[in-house]
Amino acid sequence: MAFKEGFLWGGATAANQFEGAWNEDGKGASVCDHVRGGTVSTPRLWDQEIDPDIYYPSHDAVDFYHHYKEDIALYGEMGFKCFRLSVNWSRIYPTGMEETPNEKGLEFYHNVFAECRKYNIEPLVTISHYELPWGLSEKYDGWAGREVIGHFMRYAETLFNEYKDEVTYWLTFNEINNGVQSSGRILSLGMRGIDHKPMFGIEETPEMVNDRFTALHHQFIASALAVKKGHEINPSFKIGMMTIGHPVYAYTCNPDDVKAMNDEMNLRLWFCADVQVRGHYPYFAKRFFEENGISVRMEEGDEEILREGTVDFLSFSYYMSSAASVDPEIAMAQGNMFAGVKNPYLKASEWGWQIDPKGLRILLNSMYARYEVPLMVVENGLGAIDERSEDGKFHDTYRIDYMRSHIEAMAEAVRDGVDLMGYTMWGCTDLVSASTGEMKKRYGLVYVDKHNDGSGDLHRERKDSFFWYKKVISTNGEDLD
Ligand code: BGP
Repeated sequence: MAFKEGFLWGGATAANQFEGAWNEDGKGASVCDHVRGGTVSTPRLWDQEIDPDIYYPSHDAVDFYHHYKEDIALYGEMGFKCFRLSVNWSRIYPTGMEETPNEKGLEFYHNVFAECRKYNIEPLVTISHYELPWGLSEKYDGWAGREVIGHFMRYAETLFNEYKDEVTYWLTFNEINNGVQSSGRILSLGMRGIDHKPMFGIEETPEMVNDRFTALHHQFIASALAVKKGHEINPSFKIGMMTIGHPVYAYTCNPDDVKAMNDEMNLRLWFCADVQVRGHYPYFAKRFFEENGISVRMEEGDEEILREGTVDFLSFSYYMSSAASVDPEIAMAQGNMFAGVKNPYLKASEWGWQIDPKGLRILLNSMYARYEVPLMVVENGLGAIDERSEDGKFHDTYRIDYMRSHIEAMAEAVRDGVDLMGYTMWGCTDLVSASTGEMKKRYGLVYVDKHNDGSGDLHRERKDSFFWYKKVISTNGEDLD
């Protein structure tokens, strides 16, 4: 058997894409609540002021807030061992700056965790998944302000104390490495000056780049402080980091392409993981900062904080790989957060994401070789259009094929010697797409009747992948047919 006993099979979600109830029971606005829907070709726009006549996908999402019992029962039926969810910061601290938490918000997650326990499902909690209370974004320009660290710590400590007997597994920030590029501005920095503009592809001044790397540094410090505090509150906590696992291949064996690949891997993949797993900035950071005119606002004592707050495990999302080339004529592929050159050996999803299960085995090996800490795949899946068949069912064989090939790749990596803790596929219940804001781009094993324009009665239905994944879990990944 490839996968160890107690392997954490399950699914993953994020509050702003899943919960809805954006202003219920005392919840404040989050930056995500200001982002409109889009499509693969129409970008999502930010709005400084929420316009009551515009549809914002996070406001209702698929209403996990009122469907959590039903959703978790379905996970129980599939035999989930683990359910990854994020806490909505602005549900706990509505503006991010209150002295005391919102009791109703705390109660909601107590209820969710109690429901998980009923089915022996281990919650895996992301403390911040691409969101920030709107108040903090406005007041401090998001994470560019060092003060946000203090507000985050109050929030994180509240969660650790409140749920110390209900949650063991935690992740500090979702896909923290998005911060190394301009798309990482989304939902972590303030939105001033980019009103009604696309959330991706923002042109940055050198000052904005500085702020972005300073914001990233502040998140590193916040994460390290949280890891330390969490372990003090409950020494059995397992607190991990979460990164975009996007391997890059050299397009050719031209040493210039290989150098380009190496530079991309250093910046995108190793930069943040080195800080959070090894406890210090990588050796190449100094030259990178110098050559790009970046001066991060660091303070005395920061190095020690990073050293003392290393994570217990490394988790990542894996959807695709790309290639690197110095030839500007070579076509680009669409991507999750990172784009890259098209790889002629790979097929792509309907959204242009290149499907590469072998890349997952390669990545698991290179991550494990570098860090030798337990790894976990906390997002993976296929965003696709699901059509109801004549028999009234959803026969999503394409999704099953995608997941099967990636689970096979994980099994090979485990046989190679990689220590893999678990696998939570992305969007177990259909939810809002982060990059496009669509409902049409579905990942779920469970279908939700909800559509791009906000219509739908929200009822849930099992797809074929639901039954397939149930069998995979019950055989601990042995029966993938
Ligand atoms: C990751 C995010 C998720 C999720 C996923 C799929 O980058 O952590 O929040 O949404 O990608 O992306 P999308 O929803 O854009 O298809």
